[in-house]
Amino acid sequence: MAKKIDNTRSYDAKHIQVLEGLEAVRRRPSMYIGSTSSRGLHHLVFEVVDNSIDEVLAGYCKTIKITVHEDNSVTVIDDGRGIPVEDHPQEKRPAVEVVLTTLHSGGKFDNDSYKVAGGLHGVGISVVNALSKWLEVEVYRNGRVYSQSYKQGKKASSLKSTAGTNKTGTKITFLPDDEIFEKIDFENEVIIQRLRELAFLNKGTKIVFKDLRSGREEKFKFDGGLMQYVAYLNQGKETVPNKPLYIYKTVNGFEVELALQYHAGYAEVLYSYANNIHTQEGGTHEYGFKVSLTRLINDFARKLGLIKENQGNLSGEDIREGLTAVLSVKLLDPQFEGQTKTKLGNSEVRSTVDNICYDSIEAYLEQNPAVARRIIEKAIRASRAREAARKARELTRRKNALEISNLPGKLADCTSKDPGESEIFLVEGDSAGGSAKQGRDRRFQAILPLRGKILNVEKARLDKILANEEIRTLITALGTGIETDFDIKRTRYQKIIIMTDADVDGSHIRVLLLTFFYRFMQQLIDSGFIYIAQPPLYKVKKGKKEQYLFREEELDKLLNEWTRDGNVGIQRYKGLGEMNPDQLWETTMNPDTRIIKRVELVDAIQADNIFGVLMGDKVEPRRKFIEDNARLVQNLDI
Ligand code: 0RA
Repeated sequence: MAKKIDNTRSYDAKHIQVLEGLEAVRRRPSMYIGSTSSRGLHHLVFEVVDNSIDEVLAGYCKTIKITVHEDNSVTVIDDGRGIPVEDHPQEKRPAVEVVLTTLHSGGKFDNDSYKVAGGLHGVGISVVNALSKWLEVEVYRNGRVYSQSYKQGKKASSLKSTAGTNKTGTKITFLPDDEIFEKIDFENEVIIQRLRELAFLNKGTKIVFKDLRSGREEKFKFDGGLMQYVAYLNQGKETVPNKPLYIYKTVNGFEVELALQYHAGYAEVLYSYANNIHTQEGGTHEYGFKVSLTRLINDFARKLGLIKENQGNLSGEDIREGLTAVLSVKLLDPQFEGQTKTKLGNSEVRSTVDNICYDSIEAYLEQNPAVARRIIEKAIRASRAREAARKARELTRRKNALEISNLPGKLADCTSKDPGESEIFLVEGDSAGGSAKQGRDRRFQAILPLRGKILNVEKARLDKILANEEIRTLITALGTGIETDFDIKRTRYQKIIIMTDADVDGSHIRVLLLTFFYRFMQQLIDSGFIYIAQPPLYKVKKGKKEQYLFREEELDKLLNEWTRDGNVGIQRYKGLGEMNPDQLWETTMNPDTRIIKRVELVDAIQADNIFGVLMGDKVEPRRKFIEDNARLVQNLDI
């Protein structure tokens, strides 16, 4: 990697903050890590890991180990250069101490390499130190081991140098401060998700995770980088080509990595990154890639005579239907823009990425003409279907406009018109729907019975989805519109509660509905509007005493307590339809007594993989997945 020295940013306003010290961080933690909830807590780990990743980007670090200890303290070890221990020229104390006790001091020592330091992370490990009850650092450098400890960001011992070593690197252990954070409890899934992503993005880097609380251990190392990332996302799907198309190029210290592969479905998945930061709002790199792919496929299609002279071009959207692609660029001095600072702004990146992608994908397609043909034919089919869908949508819109009340007849609406207090129950089957209609509080609870299985939207194309009766009813009832017409402000309910039987069919319908929301109304999930009702499994009765049980394990426990003195009656609910309206209200619908679970996607990337595997074409990976991940599916199934 060619490097450029940047001398322009050594002295500026940042130094004013240095004087302020870490008290400011403890006073207003959210300003530095976003929040003091679980999200902010996990941010601490990512901040330290990002510093190790900077050593990877600089070309010095190969292995990173992350351990969560019994007490929720966390250790991050890397084999990079080690934080410098020499006296800092201005501050006249060890550089490691400066790095850990002053804000924004990272860049001053080493400003000639790529840095993760973007809009999200990159606040500096001093922030982690400030928000920790204690922190211990060990540096392996110059053949020695250096160590120092801190309490709430303040130095608790001076830097000691102990036994000799021949390794280099940094080890940081910290315990988040319970005076700052609402709860100190690390979630494996959240950490593992980001570590897996980092391992894909930095090929060859070994990342090891250990949770000493549960014994869980994960090791990630992907020598194929993004090629393996795309294969992971497309797991379980029929794909073209078999092995993802892969590009890795560096030009003047600028690095582009791209992998792409089509699958038999219709969803477009495109993830882009700049210096390991997920650029959710896209930016110049993503734009360059999209533009080049659209131009290339059209050029190619004309060359092969698949588009005639008098026909128009295929649109980018048509060309990307069923595409899974991951694009990662690494550059000096990335500019992050946009509302969430996740849009790459560097203008020169656009044409560089465009040129590299065009030339490399062209070369690939020339050598693989059968693949080229299949991609183009798929795009042509997409273009026709999109036209059909547009007509279908127009038809529904016109029909809606003509009808006096366009709400579906099956919907038993609530009287309230305030989405903030209104709920809609999506109920499996007409009989349960009937009980729910009778049992509900009609002031704020609406009922929509759904008959049979709704369409598997992972496989179906938009025109078919829009033609499906159940889906159309659902879309109209919610009021949001769909896809390009979608507008969350028009939702008629801010609680959308999926209520299905506690059996296999019920869980299938649940996954189908979740897939639908995920693919076409994801903002509803992001806004926390989607819920799962929890109907009871049993009613246990003895004399006048009765109790509803919601989990299998509770039954044995209760029977042990109750059978000691007399007869106990057990009623097992197989379906919602077996409950009378009062019971259904009491156990599942009454806001004062019910349990409902909010659907959260830990991360859309993982969800993509899970939905793909669960709903995709291949049976074998699905079976294997369910066997391997019984727990995860349960969570998803909640
Ligand atoms: C400042 C300068 C250099 C490295 C680091 C910080 C550094 C920080 C962390 C945090 C966790 N692991 C880390 N590894 C390195 C450059 C060192 C040099 O020029 O030798």
